[in-house]
Amino acid sequence: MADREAAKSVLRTQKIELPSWAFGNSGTRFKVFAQRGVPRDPFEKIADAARVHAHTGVAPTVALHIPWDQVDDFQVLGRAAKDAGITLGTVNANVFQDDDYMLGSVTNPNPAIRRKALDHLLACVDVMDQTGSRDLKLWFSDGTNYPGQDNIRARQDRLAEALDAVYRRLGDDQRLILEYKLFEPAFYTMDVPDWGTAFAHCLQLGDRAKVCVDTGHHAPGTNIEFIVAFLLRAGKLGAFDFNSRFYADDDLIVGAADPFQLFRILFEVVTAGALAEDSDIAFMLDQCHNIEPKIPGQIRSVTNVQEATAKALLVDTDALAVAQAAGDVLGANAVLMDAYNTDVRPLLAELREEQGLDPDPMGAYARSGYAERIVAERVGGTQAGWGA
Ligand code: LRH
Ligand code: MN
Ligand code: MN
Repeated sequence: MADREAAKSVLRTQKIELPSWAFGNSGTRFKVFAQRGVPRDPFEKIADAARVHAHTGVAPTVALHIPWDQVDDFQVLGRAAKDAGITLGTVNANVFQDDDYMLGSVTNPNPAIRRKALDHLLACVDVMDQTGSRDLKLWFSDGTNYPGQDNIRARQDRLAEALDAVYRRLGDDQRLILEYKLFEPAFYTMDVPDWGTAFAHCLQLGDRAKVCVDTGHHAPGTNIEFIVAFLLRAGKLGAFDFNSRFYADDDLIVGAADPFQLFRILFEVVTAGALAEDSDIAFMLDQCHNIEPKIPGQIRSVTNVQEATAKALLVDTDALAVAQAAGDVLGANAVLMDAYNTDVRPLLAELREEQGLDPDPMGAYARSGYAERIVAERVGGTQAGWGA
C-alpha cells in the first residue's frame, strides 16, 4: 500500500505557478467576451493571483508576460506581490505581437528586426534582475506558411544565434526555458515545433537551458508522458505549461479534457523524484479562461493538478516494481489504475484543513465576496486582456 501520510507530506510542499494573463480577458480570433471585475493593470492581476494562493495554499508565485505586464518599476510590483503573500516568478518574453514580426522575430530574414527581437529578450533579462526571477521562458511564433517562403536551415542558424546571445547574458542563477509548439500561428513550419528541436538547442546552449512542455502544443495522440520521461532522464525538463486541449492549443482548465493524461504525466514526474521540495522544475499553468470566470478557473486548475499529483503519489511503487520485474503486464497496469481510480478529494480536504485552509477552495472563494468586490471596485480604465 502506498503511504497516505507520505503522499500528504509531498503535497504539502507542492508549488504551482500561475500565469498573470489567465486573469485578463481572452478569447478567440472570433470574439473576446469581456468580463466584469477583470484586472486593469499588473497590480490587480497580482492581487487575483494572490487570491488563488490564499484559497489553495500551493500557488505562491505568478509568472509575468512582458510587455503585457510592463510597469515602470518592477521592484514596486515585486513589493506589491510580497505584500499580497506571493512572489513574482518566471518572465515570459513576447516577440509575437508586433507588426514587425510578421515574418518572424529572431528568425526573421531582416537583420534589423532580428536585432529588435533580441533586444526585447535581453530587456526581459533586465526585468528578471529586478524581480529576482530565475527563469526566462521563450516561445517563438516564428515560422513560415508556405513551402519555399524562407530557408529552414538559415532560420535555425538565426535562432541558435539569438538563443546563444540571450544565454550568455543570463546570470549564474538564471535559466533559459525554451518552449515548443507544433503549429500556430505559422501553418507550414514552426522554427521550434517540437521537443526534439528545443532539446537540441538547449543541449548546445548548456546546463541552464531547459525545455518547457506545454501540454497543449502537440499533435493529437502524442504520448506526452514519454517526452516528459525522456527529458527528465536527460536533466532537460525545465518547466510545464499545464492546460487542457480537445483539439489544438485550447488552453482550457487543466485536467478538464484528459485527467488521465495529467495523472500519467505526473506519475512520470513523481517516479523520477522530480516533485521533491528541491525540484528545479517550474510547474506552471498556461491558460485562458474565455467563458468561465478567471479566478475560480485558476482555482479549479490548481486543485485538478493537486488531485492528479495525489493519485500519482498513491501508486504502490513496490507492488509496481514486483509486477514489472515479473513481466506481469496486467498486474502492473492494475497497480497504476488502482491509484488513478482512488478518490483523493478527502485526502486533499484533510491536507487543507491541516494547513488552516478551507477544505473546499472553490466554495470558500464563492463565499468570500471577492468576486463581487472586484466587480464593484474595478470600474473605469481599460480592463487587461490577452495582449493588453
Ligand atoms: C503560446 C503560449 C506561450 C505564450 C502563451 C501566451 O501558445 O503557450 O506559452 O507565452 O501561449
Ligand atoms: Mn505555453
Ligand atoms: Mn500555447
